[in-house]
Amino acid sequence: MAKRNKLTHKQKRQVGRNLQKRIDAKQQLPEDDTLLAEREGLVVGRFGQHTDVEDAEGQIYRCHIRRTIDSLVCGDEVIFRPAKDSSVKLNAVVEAVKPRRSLLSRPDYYDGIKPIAANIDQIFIVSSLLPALSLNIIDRYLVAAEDVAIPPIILLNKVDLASEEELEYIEEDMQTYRDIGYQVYMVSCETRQGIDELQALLKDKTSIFVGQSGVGKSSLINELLPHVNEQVGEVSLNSGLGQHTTTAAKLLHFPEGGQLIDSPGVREFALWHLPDEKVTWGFKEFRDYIGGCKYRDCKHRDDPGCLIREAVEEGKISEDRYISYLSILDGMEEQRPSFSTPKRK
Ligand SMILES: Nc1nc2c(ncn2[C@@H]2O[C@H](COP(=O)(O)OP(=O)(O)O)[C@@H](O)[C@H]2O)c(=O)[nH]1
Ligand SMILES: [Mg+2]
Ligand SMILES: [Zn+2]
Repeated sequence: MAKRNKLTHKQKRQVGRNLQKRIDAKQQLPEDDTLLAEREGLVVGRFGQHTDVEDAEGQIYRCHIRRTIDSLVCGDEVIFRPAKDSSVKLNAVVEAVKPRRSLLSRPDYYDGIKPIAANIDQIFIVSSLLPALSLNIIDRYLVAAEDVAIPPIILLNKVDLASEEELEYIEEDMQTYRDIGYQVYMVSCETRQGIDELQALLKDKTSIFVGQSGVGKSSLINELLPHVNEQVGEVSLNSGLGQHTTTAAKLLHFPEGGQLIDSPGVREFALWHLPDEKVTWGFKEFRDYIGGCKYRDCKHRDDPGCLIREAVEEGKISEDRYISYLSILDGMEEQRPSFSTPKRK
């Protein structure tokens, strides 16, 4: 390999300074004396170099972002300075980001892992009885939510389509989740069943709706935020994996208080790249047994002395959940974005 001439420290510093000057000039931040004192705000939208920040009065300012800020996403709480001249809405500046309580990220073709939304209190896993209720998909979302340590709530939409008998079976399945400690709610955008209850859950919290296309996320948003007017029945064009997906999210306020962060990227937040151990951890009821198996590298399959499998056999862990767990592990290879596991031709 040819040896490259290394830059001296002095040269490196000079290169750094020149780069910084160019960035400063390009960024064209407003002069300090054109800005008011610092105040607190909430990021409600992000567009390339700019961001929309809302102050305590609900006033929105389009802001520049100080270069020292590493990443800024919807839901971030910030310190910003509005322009003295209130007619110049574009010339506010975000100075700092407060520590985040939670963060959602997704893999990005160019940037590796990319943050998409911050400070989310709860993730609604939206599923529906039609086309088909998939417990495995619910489990995948549960693992993803557990991984980012944001409480998930299971929301079954379109209950109007189920017969009495079908509802009984569904209730049985859902009891498994309630037994583990998850909340489950049944709703219908068609009959408005459960919508008031849902509204109460959303109050004063920052939430997101995740789930597959067609389960009724847009319908729910329309039901809860009448002024938003989402397209219903639109099939997402995003593959869910990377480069074509716009991740620009927006923060919407519920009339009763509380907010929803929404974007295609947020809705498709899912299991991307978790190592097997994190999938195991994501099955909340398995945690008591982790570390207790006979072999340290236990795969929790037919390994001798596996406490998790024993718990399944003893009925302490639901067999459905265990089968779902194995199927998630089996499927992880296919789930991973192609850039992290190059496909062989
Ligand atoms: N029967 C019934 N259909 C619903 C309900 N909610 C949504 N839909 C329908 O399901 C389809 C997909 O809804 P949409 O909101 O676009 O789903 P999204 O892809 O998750 O945003 C549309 O045809 C909706 O009219 C519901 O509660 N009951
Ligand atoms: Mg939709
Ligand atoms: Zn084991």
